[in-house]
Amino acid sequence: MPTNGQNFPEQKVSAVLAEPRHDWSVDDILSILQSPLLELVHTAQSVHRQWHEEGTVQLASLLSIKTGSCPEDCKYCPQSAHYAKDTGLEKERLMDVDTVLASAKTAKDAGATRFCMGAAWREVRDGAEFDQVIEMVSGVREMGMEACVTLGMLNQTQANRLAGAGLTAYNHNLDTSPEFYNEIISTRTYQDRIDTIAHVREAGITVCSGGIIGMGESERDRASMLQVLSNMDPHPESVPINSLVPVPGTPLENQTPVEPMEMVRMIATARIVMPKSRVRLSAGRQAMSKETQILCLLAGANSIFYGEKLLTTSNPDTEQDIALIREAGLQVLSSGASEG
Ligand code: SAM
Ligand code: DTB
Ligand code: SF4
Repeated sequence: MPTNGQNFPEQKVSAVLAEPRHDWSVDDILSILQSPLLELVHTAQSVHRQWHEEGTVQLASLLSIKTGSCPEDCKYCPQSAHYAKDTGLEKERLMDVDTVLASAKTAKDAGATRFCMGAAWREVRDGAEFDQVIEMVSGVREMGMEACVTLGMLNQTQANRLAGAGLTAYNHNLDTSPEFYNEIISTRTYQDRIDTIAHVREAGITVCSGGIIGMGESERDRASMLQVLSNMDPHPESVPINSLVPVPGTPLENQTPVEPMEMVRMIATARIVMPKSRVRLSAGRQAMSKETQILCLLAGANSIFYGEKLLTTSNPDTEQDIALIREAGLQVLSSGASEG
């Protein structure tokens, strides 16, 4: 397992305890990621307690508002048109506004405080469909929920329009390290992603950005992705950590599953290097034991995707999740408390 026997870099971690840093090196982060597991979890939990209200978990509900036939070639993604004949995923049109808002209401009634809407687009295009998304965002906000969208790349004018509609957060993941990126996606660059995130930040929308582990990347790649995120100033307000869901028909369908403790390490390290951010234990929970998920919560995760479906794949039942949160002795974050 990934321990290099080095001592935990206490000095660097205590610097984080005083104030978030934006100058982490890949080596700093790698030595945290590879440090002895219990020390790592202990430090992550200490950092977590310093910066966060103790014991709350944000429930974010996810809906695919436009599914499939995406022109990008992200190797992990069942929605890419490049693998459609093997994944068998049907192309769907953009959902209508009322259907989306009805789904947001159901999520709210089940206890979610953030509603995230995903579209299998390469980028936002101005026109009737974007106008509809704007209506969805204002509708979700009027219901008193946080609204998040993930629509691919966007320009500054489009980001400003989403901000005007009251959008809380925009999700745009780095997915992996700059070094490994070309193994996974060829149809857009790492810099394209950084530019989109900059437009979101400039518009005054909070940034949700993280990545995926389990795609064949090295531990250094994981540290390198966290370095890019943690060198942003400010840090992304939300950092989703996904474990690859290996979907049949995608090029990554046969990847070796992520070891449960690798997810714990990744979450703990994200928590330490981005102490104020909301770290979300994201895709892949369906394949994780209850105990692994509780360890991730102990290591600093304070948000989960909640609801029986992610975008196209399944997620644990809501009753099961509520039982898990209770068993861990945590509280569900109430609406209002999660804003900002
Ligand atoms: N098309 C937009 C984009 O790529 O920005 C938004 C939707 S895309 C599905 C959002 C994110 O979901 C991806 O960046 C990736 O991190 C995550 N994702 C997609 N498929 C996944 C899988 N099979 N396992 C884990 N995460 C996945
Ligand atoms: C994120 O980081 N993970 C979510 C959300 N942001 C959009 C998506 C996970 C998708 C998992 C595969 C699927 O269900 O299609
Ligand atoms: Fe398209 Fe997003 Fe899937 Fe890539 S991750 S194929 S951009 S939907």
